[in-house]
Amino acid sequence: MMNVDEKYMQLALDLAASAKGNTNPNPLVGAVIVKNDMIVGTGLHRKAGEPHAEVHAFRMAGEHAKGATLYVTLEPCSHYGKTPPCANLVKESGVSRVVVAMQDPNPTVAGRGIQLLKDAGIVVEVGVLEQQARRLNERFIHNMLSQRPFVISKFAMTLDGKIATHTGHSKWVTGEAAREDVHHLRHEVDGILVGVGTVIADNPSLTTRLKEGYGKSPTRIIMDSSLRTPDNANVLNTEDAPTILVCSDDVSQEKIALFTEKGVTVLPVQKNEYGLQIDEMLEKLYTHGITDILLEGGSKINASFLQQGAIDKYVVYIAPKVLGGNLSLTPFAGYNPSLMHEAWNVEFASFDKIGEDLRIIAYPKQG
Ligand code: AOF
Ligand code: ZN
Repeated sequence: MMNVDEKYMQLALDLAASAKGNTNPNPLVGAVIVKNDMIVGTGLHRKAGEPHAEVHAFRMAGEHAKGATLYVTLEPCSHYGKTPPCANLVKESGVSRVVVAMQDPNPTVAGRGIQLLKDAGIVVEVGVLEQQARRLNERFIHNMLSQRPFVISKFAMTLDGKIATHTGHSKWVTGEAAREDVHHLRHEVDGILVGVGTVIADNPSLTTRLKEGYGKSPTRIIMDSSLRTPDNANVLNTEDAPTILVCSDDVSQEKIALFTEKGVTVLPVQKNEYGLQIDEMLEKLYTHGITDILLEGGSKINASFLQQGAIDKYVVYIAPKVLGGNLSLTPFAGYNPSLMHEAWNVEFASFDKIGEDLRIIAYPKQG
């Protein structure tokens, strides 16, 4: 059973989560103001550049905020950014207690907001539903701590771990509901990344197509070391979504110009023993404003991310089918380990049935 603080914090988390996909690069934040066990104000951060969650909640609460409790999923900010510090607003509102789910990992805040409130004599409690709050803002936390995009490896496989037949045929592994779920994932991220092999084999458009009609398409990122992307590839149609081609830094300027003329951004990076340098690429993509990436294969690209330690999360769909065959393709190609203890360990976070299929969410095991 949830206690009262957890109940209101859960509401704040739900409010925050409703803006998934709309706040990047900013965090998802929700706020609830409660007086005498009645909700007098609610707010959420809807979009970067728009007011913070607390501002909406205090606008709604008005005078009722006096002596009330504020529940907020992230520490109120202490800096002058696109908006003035929320900690000042909290102080002036007259609330007597503030319950915070987690400290802000943004180095310009990092505890200063909490300190400001404590110095003003407000009772502050930190850590209510902290784990949920950290999950909700896993992308933002990763960005703040590493200055890199958060990478989600997504693949769909049969019960026996195959993503395609030996010919590469894969339409479709999973059912309609799971495929619709992937479009929600695309809507939530800034970038979607595939290798040029996938572009040549399937000519995907890599856009977001949700039944509900809304949804934004992420920037398409193609890893293409020698710029082999065909002229007529759907991903080069930049009217649908922006495209970034990542190539090796030894590709000629003339060849690069053929793509930049079409409005495509070309990002040269160095190579290493696994192919293009993922670290350097991620750093550059982050400076281009890409805060999270859905990695959609193929299996060589997946392997290259795995081997360079660049996967932050797995979203795996498992179809109720057994394909068999030792030539059928598996999610990760690359190196063939000989011992079981060479495996990359993960931790399962959740499993859900999506239509006929299963969806497993896992994270690389720390330590
Ligand atoms: C938000 N929404 O509700 C809260 C945030 O660029 P700015 O000025 O909007 O500031 C963004 C920073 O403010 C963000 O990185 C985080 O540290 C802090 N809190 N941000 O976008 C909110 N409470
Ligand atoms: Zn703020």
